[in-house]
Amino acid sequence: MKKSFDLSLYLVLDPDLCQAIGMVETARLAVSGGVTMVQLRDKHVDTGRMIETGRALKATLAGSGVPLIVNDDAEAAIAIGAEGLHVGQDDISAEAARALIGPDMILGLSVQTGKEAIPADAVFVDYAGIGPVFPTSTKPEHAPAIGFEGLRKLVGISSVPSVAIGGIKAEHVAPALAAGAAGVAVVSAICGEPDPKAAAEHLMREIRKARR
Ligand code: TZP
Ligand code: MG
Repeated sequence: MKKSFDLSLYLVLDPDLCQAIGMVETARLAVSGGVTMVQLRDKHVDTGRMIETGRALKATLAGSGVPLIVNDDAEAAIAIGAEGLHVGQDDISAEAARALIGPDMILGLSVQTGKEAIPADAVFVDYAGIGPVFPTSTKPEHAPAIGFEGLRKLVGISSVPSVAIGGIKAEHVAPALAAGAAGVAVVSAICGEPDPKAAAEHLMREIRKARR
């Protein structure tokens, strides 16, 4: 059966920004502050290391109901027993990803342009990560920022629910949700904060306020 998920507050982990306390402890604190999805994203390690960190994350998230999504590495995602896989436009295709992970795991796709949004249909993909909304130093060489107008346009084209990503801070939650995103995905707004739990709580308060 397809795993259920809630895109409201999606934490994307970064090993460098999480350096102070590590990705696992950052995730634990952030989930206690209300994060609803966690993605393991590490561009510097091989599948073996990815699996090691992923298993530790999986153990930490056990019982929380928060799904673990693995970036780019289908083999690691499956070995970890993660709830999902997230692929970018330069990774394997959504169709190939779906063939690898089977029908039940969650599949996310990064979308930066209208052309990319159209194939992000519900046949293979469960959600889209749309952005970057703002330029961000977290992802070097990212695609041009699309702003809230671009976000609105791509959300309108996408046939799956989406999260806004790229430079999103607490003050951007309301306009991101007003543009139609189901939630926000953040790296530095949580990983780069001294208190990840408080940072997650702050973002969650803004999400609830924006939905009232
Ligand atoms: N994909 C598009 S922007 C981005 C990713 C992974 C990084 C977002 O990081 P931050 O720190 O929330 O701007
Ligand atoms: Mg990728």
